[in-house]
Amino acid sequence: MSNPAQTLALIGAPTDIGAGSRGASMGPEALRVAGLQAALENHGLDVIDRGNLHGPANPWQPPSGGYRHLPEVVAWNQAVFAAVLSELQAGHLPVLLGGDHCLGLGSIAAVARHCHDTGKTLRVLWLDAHADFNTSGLTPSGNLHGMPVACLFGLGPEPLTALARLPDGRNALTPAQIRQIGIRSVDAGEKRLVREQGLEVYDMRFIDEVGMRETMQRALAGMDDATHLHVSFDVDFLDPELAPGVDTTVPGGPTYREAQLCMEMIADSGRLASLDIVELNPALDVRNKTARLAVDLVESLFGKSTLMRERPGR
Ligand code: 6HN
Ligand code: MN
Ligand code: MN
Ligand code: MN
Repeated sequence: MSNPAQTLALIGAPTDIGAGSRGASMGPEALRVAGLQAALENHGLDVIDRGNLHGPANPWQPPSGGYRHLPEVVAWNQAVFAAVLSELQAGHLPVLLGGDHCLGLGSIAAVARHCHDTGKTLRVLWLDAHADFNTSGLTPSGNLHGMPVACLFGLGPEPLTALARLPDGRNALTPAQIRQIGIRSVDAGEKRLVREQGLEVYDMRFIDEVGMRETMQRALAGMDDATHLHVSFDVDFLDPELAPGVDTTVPGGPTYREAQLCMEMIADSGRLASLDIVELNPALDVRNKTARLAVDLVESLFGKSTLMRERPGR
């Protein structure tokens, strides 16, 4: 099964406001230069590039009250929330081009709002080396790109948890709705919170032991026609040998083939309805190769390889 004819809307969010180094602000342009739009159009998709959102500049200040750049992170996330929600309401599939991963908050909050309004069930796949589940009391850095998942669960500063709150007062996400894949760097306090909240984490140890195929079968299990599948793709999910162009590299990530299989199996599910591509940092990349790899993988996410043959074992 591939996705039905769809219009994708690319939304650039050129900021590194939540990160620990500068440069993810150049991510949207690097993905464009790597040919994202043409690559997707080659697979028969309609793609509109909405250009870039605007938000505050990065003042590059140390954390204050446990958070670095909180007001600016709020402003960027409000812009992302509005843009993603408006594309969903227009029937488009929003593709957020980050920008650092703090923007996953605004993006997923908008998706959750849309699911709430339309009676869909939200499932989130969080592809990342990190759990991004810190709070102000747990964070080693104060960087808000390490906190979006906690904020979506209502654990975080009020202006961000407010953005993620549904009209009925519930939080955007509950633990049962998210699957984290590729995780291999979780801070000590963060680890306790992940366990306490009961997040479903398929870490690299799990992938080593059971393989990517079984991992993805489990992560995608239990979806139906009413499921809206959101993928939040932090490029540091990938092994840094393949993808050096990120701020927070962690060795031992998925190989090229494992990452392809992950994307292909998501495509096969036919449920993908929104996407973030975040944390690409061209200042740390080598001749834009991480951006080109991200484009290659996103093509698979939209069904590049499913035309070649039926999936074995069906
Ligand atoms: N990301 N756990 C570390 C922190 O500072 O909280 C790293 C977070 C990385 C976040 O890559 O999106
Ligand atoms: Mn992340
Ligand atoms: Mn990460
Ligand atoms: Mn990172």
